[in-house]
Amino acid sequence: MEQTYTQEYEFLKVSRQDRIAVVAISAPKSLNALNSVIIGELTHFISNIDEDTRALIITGDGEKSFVAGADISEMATLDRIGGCAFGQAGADLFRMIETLPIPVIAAVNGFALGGGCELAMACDIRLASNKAKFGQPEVGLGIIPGFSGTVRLARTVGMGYAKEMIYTGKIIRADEALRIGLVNAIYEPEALMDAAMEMAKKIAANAPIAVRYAKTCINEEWDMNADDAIEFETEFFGRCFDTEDQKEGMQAFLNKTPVEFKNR
Ligand code: CO8
Repeated sequence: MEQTYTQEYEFLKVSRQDRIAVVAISAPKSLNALNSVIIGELTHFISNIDEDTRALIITGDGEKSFVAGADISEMATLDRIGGCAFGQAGADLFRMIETLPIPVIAAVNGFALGGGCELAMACDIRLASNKAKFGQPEVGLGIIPGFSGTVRLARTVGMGYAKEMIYTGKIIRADEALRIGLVNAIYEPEALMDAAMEMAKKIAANAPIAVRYAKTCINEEWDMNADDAIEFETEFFGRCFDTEDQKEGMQAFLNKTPVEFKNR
């Protein structure tokens, strides 16, 4: 069942299908470049996602662009303090996405440059149209990636390729992004949103607390040594047995009945 959120945004188109929220960034005059109003609207939308939502899909409105970066016209006159503040607002938003209790899928339908590539990397999973293009062209503008691209690109594709992309500012096509592991899969443009929705629904059908714990574990364990990481996972594994959904999931399997998770 498709619903539209009552909240109106200037630069976001938001909708909801079953328990999946979809937000499309919509600033056609600048190929969906992120200005501070969009960053504020996304922050507001994401911090108000209701408990019943099981997954979020982020995409770009229109056929050409996911997000063509941070808004260069807004950044052009910033000084050091303004640059820091702008970078911080984007970094905070992207960290909020990365640590959101529900999985976030980026459906990358076109340009994902600079802040756009960084936004996609803050999401849990990236699916792309075969027309998508990725890059961190910031050094060509006299800046570095400032929405955590120097943090996440190396973690996503490895140090060597991340350095090559960031130092050269080169723009890569979707097939190259797939080859280096920057995206999980590529689709014909018209099939992208259906593929993202299908994946989101698959996630939504699973036990929500278990999915949430899995996300927490994968994120938090990334920087831990193996012993701490294993201890952390064991703790969350144990916590699953405090949930009604663990009882429901296992009983349904054993009784061969359909499973119905309650997020409890
Ligand atoms: N910011 C503002 N406007 C933009 C942006 C952008 N990032 N990207 C495109 N636009 C605008 C263009 O200026 C143009 O406007 P107009 O019609 O008024 O001239 C309109 O969108 C259409 O763009 P083009 O005519 O250039 O379209 P093309 O199809 O010829 O080219 C490109 C598309 C290749 C995407 C090209 O527009 C481009 O190179 N854009 C800039 C990409 C870029 O460099 N992105 C990185 C920006 S820096 C960044 O993201 C840093 C993030 C961290 C910030 C931390 C802050 C401190």
